[in-house]
Amino acid sequence: MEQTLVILKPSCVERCLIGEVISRIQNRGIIITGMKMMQLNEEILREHYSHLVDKPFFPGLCASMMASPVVCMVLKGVDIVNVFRKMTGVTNGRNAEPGTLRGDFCMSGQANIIHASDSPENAKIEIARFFKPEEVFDYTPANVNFIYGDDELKN
Ligand code: FUP
Repeated sequence: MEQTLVILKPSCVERCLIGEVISRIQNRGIIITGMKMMQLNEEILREHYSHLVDKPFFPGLCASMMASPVVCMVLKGVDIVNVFRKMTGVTNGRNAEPGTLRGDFCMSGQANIIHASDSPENAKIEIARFFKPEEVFDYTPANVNFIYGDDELKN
């Protein structure tokens, strides 16, 4: 099964929404294979947001991502990168659809509570950036046959 990297940002941690977001993830039938709290620094943020370092909002983005610890997670599921990007919603929470995490829990383009990898290739790179191999647990929950049909599990 595919995996993706998720970060619950300071805007999620400080607003005490960690539990709400994790509940939604687990209620959907998504498997959490890695989870830890981390304090980010500018070095890792320059790597993680390398596509944005030249933007005028980058210093503010960095400050917002370092304002408190974050919760990093690895999620597993069939087509999980695509499924979880849809669950996340568009970047600016004010434009995000109701029912998405951003659309239900935030009002901002910067304080938008969550990061999710945008492609399977980037997910692999981002998981390796935030997790050591031994911090990701490749287990399968006992209820997996009630989350997916048999054919879907062959992928
Ligand atoms: P996303 O994939 O939805 O997280 O969006 P991007 O990779 O384009 O942006 C990463 C982060 O940069 C956003 F979550 C918040 C920040 N950002 C801003 O602060 N202002 C902007 O105009 C765009 C992005």
